[in-house]
Amino acid sequence: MKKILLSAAVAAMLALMAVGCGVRHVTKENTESGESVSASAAKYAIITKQKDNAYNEKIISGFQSVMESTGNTCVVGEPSKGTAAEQIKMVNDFISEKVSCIAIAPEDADALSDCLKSAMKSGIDVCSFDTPALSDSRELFINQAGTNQIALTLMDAVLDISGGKGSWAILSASSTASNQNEWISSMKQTMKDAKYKDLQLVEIAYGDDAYQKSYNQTKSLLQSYPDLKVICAPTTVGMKAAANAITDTGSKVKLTGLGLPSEMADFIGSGKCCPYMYLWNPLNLGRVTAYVSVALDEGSITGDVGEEFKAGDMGAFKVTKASDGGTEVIVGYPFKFSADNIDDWKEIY
Ligand code: RAM
Repeated sequence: MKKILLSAAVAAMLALMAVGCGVRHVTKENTESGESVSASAAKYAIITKQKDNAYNEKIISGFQSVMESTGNTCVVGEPSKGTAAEQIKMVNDFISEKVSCIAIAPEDADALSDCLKSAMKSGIDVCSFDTPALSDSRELFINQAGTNQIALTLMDAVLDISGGKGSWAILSASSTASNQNEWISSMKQTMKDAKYKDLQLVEIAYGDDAYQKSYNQTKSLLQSYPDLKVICAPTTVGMKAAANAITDTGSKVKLTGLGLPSEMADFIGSGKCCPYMYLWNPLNLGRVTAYVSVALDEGSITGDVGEEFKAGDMGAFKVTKASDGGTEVIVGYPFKFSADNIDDWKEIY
């Protein structure tokens, strides 16, 4: 018995080393001889964009809860520096571990393409969540909310909060993040409508989803554009950093974007910098990603348009065509957080 426990501990340690900082939690650890896990239990991997991002932690927790309730094993990769190089190493390690499916939010879809294709060639299913892998490097993208819907929602918030005219800026995450880039390009497209003609987008700044860089970028925006009316940050890290920078400097600039209620509750409301913001449920994003991983592995879906799968008490989801030529499943929609409801949500995510 002692020997089994020891080998489980060694295996857990090896698994941790295999992904660098990576495996934060292994729900059911395999042993070298396989004693503690049933032969039919599959092992599913999830790789987020970065460690120490509360939004990603919520996605992981949704993913793990489904894996636990369905009796499966899961391994988690969280890049400590948030780089594509760390993610590539994690994918390669998970290929060696022969996991059943890799779900990933690629930091840079181009850079991750080759290793994700290798994973699929070796028989491992691949899906992406939060931000898409290239259409030929995934079987399905789990999209939190429709790309154009997010862009339109944010543009209308900027229009409303600015009073319909004036200069505004975007504080994004990294310049290689496909989700950010698609939202921004759709916002620019939306802005062509006459209704936005008096708004001037003066700069797109990149904080790389690093708190300090996002804080500094916000301060630069405030200094460079004295007439700036609104900053829109389509990233939870950017929102929190910008809210602090605006508050610390006593600026009158208003903030909106995609923020986490638990991180933004203190900045929302009358006399505060953020009148309102949006997000979707990151726990549900993780849960649907888990159901997709299992369905791909079991072969009940292959990622083709028109397929349907059940995601527990969240009901049925349908696979649709994505704008990049691949396929996706849309989990939810941008939900508005304001002074009216922020206290109800700040404890949840
Ligand atoms: C950040 C990440 C993520 C984005 C959310 C809104 O944590 O940049 O990709 O979807 O914010």
